[in-house]
Amino acid sequence: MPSKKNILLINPWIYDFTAYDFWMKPLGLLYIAALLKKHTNFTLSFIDCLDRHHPSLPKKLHTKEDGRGPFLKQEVSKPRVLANIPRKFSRYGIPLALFVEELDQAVPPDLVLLTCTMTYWYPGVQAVVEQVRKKFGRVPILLGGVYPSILPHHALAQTGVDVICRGPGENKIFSLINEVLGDGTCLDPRIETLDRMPFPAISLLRNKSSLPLLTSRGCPLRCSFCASFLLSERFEQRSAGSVVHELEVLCKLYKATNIAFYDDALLLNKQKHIIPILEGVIQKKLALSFHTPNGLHVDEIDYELALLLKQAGFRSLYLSQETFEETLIKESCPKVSSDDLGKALDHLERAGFRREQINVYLMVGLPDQDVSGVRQSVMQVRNLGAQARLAHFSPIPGTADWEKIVSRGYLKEKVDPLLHNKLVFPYVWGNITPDEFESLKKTIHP
Ligand code: B12
Ligand code: SF4
Repeated sequence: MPSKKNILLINPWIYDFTAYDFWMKPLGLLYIAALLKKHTNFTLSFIDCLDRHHPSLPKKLHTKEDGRGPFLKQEVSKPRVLANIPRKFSRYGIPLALFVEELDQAVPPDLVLLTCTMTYWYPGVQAVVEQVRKKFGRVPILLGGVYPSILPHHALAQTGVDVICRGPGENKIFSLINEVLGDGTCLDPRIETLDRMPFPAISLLRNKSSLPLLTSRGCPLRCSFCASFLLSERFEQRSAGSVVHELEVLCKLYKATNIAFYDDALLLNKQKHIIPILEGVIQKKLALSFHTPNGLHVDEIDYELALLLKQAGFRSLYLSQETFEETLIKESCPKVSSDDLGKALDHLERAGFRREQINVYLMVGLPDQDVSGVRQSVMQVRNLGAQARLAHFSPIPGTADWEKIVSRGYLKEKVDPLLHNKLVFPYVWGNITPDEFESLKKTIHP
């Protein structure tokens, strides 16, 4: 029988120029927690540095009906490498003193588990590790998520954690825990398919009205700026039945009202995947509002799908057009063509969505992009009656665009990941100047 150990899971702060709770939840850590709950008798506790609903926050934060809202923030000094960027830098999330209080109240852990999503959010991990070390000394700390998966050496060298998990954690967590705790008490169940994963440990979250949902992992395409292929080896989809069952649980057990999809490619293989999911939601009359913060594939939206999206309760739609520039489409975005958006918007409007409420992501800052191309794309979205949203380019090691940036000498291969920040390109290396960037924003929000 595995021995009783205490595991403390922590979702670190974000250190950044801006941060907003755009349906942001530590889904990877919640999956890891669910696996530990199911397969061990460890006692789990959780501190969420991004908890916007913590009862001891110095002020109540506004939350929109759809679940989004601001984080509390505290300005901090800017790291040296960002010194020339004329924007304030802040720690987003609960106050430092509140975090220390939470650590004081925690049962001393045998192991601490952390996650980190963006490569440029590693200062949040450093800050958490510093406090954990102050309080609990040499307790082993294990870090997973996108950042250590893409930059394992940086994560090990710069954050002070003891061990990292690279890539999907479900088949690694148990052997890593055995390695770290050294007592061989963990079983090692093999999770061969996403359907065999337990549902994420939502019970750990304080506020459950807005929740994340993952119905698939990876993407079969290869856009030049995207790291999806580095994070999951293959494109896998859950069965529709399992997804609908999870949604029923979220409704009944947690009274969830807003669901944000975390998939890279939600609409692909639609006859076998999203269509039966939507039919299940409609048939079971699940009263949920759905949101797609990760853009949807525009070319998959026909009238049948648009109608099901509407009937199932999709509220905020974000579509990934990325660009209308033909050369960029060819080189960077195999998923789009320049006439798909018009057709998709027609279908969505016929199905009952209002055009002006449909958001269309357009990339800005790609290595071969200049301001005029982005402006033309913005105008094209506007002419189609939808709302353009700039998706700022964040360079990610291992992608085709990263190779371009390094080979052109814009950034060095081993550059500080803080320079991967999505707001850095106009100031450090991009073809678009800060003034042009500001004028683009004004074109969108005059
Ligand atoms: C959902 C998502 C978001 C959400 C927020 C998610 C969050 N909690 O922060 C939203 C929509 C807000 C978002 C925004 C952005 N995102 Co995003 N996002 C994603 C996405 C699609 C999924 C992440 C996710 O949660 N997956 C589901 C969970 C289950 O997976 P996971 O966290 O990896 O967890 C597994 C393993 O990593 C591991 N694991 C995780 N934690 C732990 C902990 C331990 C202890 C262990 C053992 C294991 C472990 O096990 C888990 C289960 O297998 C990824 C792409 C991807 N495929 O990962 C991009 C991605 C992370 N985003 C990216 C980008 C570019 C952005 C934006 C800049 C886009 C833009 N232009 O605005 C913004 C940035 C926001 C900001 N403020 O700066 C890039 C990363 C950029 C970078 N430099 O790091 C990615 C990789 C997409 C890409 N284009 O390649 N994003
Ligand atoms: S379609 Fe989306 S998820 Fe797939 S490679 Fe392109 S950007 Fe990444």
